[in-house]
Amino acid sequence: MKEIELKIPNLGEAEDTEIIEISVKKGDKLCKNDPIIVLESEKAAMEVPSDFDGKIIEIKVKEGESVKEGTVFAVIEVEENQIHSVEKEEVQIIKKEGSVNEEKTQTIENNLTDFSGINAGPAVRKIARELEIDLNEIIGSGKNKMITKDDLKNFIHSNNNALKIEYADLKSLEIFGDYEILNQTKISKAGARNLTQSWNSIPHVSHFEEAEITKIEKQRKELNEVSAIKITPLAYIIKATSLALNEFPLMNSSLVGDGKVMIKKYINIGVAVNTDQGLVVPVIKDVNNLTIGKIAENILDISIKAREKKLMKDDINGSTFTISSLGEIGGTGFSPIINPPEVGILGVSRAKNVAKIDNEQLIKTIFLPFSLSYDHRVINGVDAGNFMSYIKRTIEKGL
Ligand code: CAO
Repeated sequence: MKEIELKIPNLGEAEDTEIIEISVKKGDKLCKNDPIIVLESEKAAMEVPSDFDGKIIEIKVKEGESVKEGTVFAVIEVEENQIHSVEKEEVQIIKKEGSVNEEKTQTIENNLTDFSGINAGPAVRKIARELEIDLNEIIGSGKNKMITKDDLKNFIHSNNNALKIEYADLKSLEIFGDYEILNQTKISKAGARNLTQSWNSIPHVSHFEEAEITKIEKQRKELNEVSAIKITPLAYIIKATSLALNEFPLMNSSLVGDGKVMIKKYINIGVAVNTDQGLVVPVIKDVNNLTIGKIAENILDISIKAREKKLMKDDINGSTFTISSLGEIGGTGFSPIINPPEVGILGVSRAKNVAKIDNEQLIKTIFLPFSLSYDHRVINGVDAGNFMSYIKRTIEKGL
């Protein structure tokens, strides 16, 4: 038997990751892949499973503690013969992560504003990159117009109103009666900050439309009779949206600088998933290359992962457009808030039966209401109208 220290793996978000649950205690026997702790970063909650069959000897962390990559969180006793096979797996994982990180670094560098020609020291550049501040917008007060840390701080303060969250005054409210205080999860708090920033910095406009889905509902029923997994109307909407994004690339873009719009050549759709930790937005990649069946599989996969806290960094990053469906819950329409740095988000409401006169006959049809909120700095009303009409036509003619 051998004692092994279990360490926090590379989760990409390690600097701001908190332990929200310890699922085992000293003396517990575990099998490989059994969850040991649950971590929560600003974007997702995720389980860290055991790499071994074994027995917990010691837990080295507490709930609520912040941890980062490499922190030892438990000691486990295992049979020695397990270690070699896991070591082999680890080498493969590390290699894989290495290549993902390289890719990621490159994407981040590509997405960043160009700082060439800017007179600023490495510390100022680092902070600007971390906070996604465009140094081109700051006039330096140092020698040769060098941007100093103070210049950066002043810039942040003067732009801070966009990030400020307004809170109600507890003291003035508590006089009216009994109450209780609920603590928001980290995901909900991060969501509140992101939504505030999005709402305060992006001029939102919403556009409402509806499509007759009688044809695709018939097709969906037929598919569901032979499909191993349930296909919901959302799979069709995601498919129609990906075709529309392909046709109207401006909607698949980000505003990356003054007058600079980055059109993305890939279509990754973020899907808002409701979980007991809050709203998370995992991403379905290269949607335009997927069939309806594959999209349905992906919806199921990401919603299970989100609800079981198994989303990893790669599952939640890189969306180019987002869809938020309240279809099951109801409502005739709503204005979703854009998920920056995207320029549009589609909201899906509940389908309804509508009686229609066709050839002097009263027939039953089904209509689906959907809405688009768009960034009016990039998209104008005509673009939005054309995009929505395209989705409507695509759905109505059948997919
Ligand atoms: N109209 C009518 N019924 C609909 C529908 C619509 N637009 N969309 C889905 N449904 C039906 C489905 O067909 C399914 O019916 P059956 O159970 O009878 O087969 C039922 O509603 C449940 O669907 P689902 O929720 O399991 O699956 P989905 O693909 O529609 O959605 C997901 C998946 C992950 C998006 C959803 O579960 C979810 O989390 N939605 C909430 C998202 C949210 O919170 N958005 C708000 C963000 S802003 O705060």
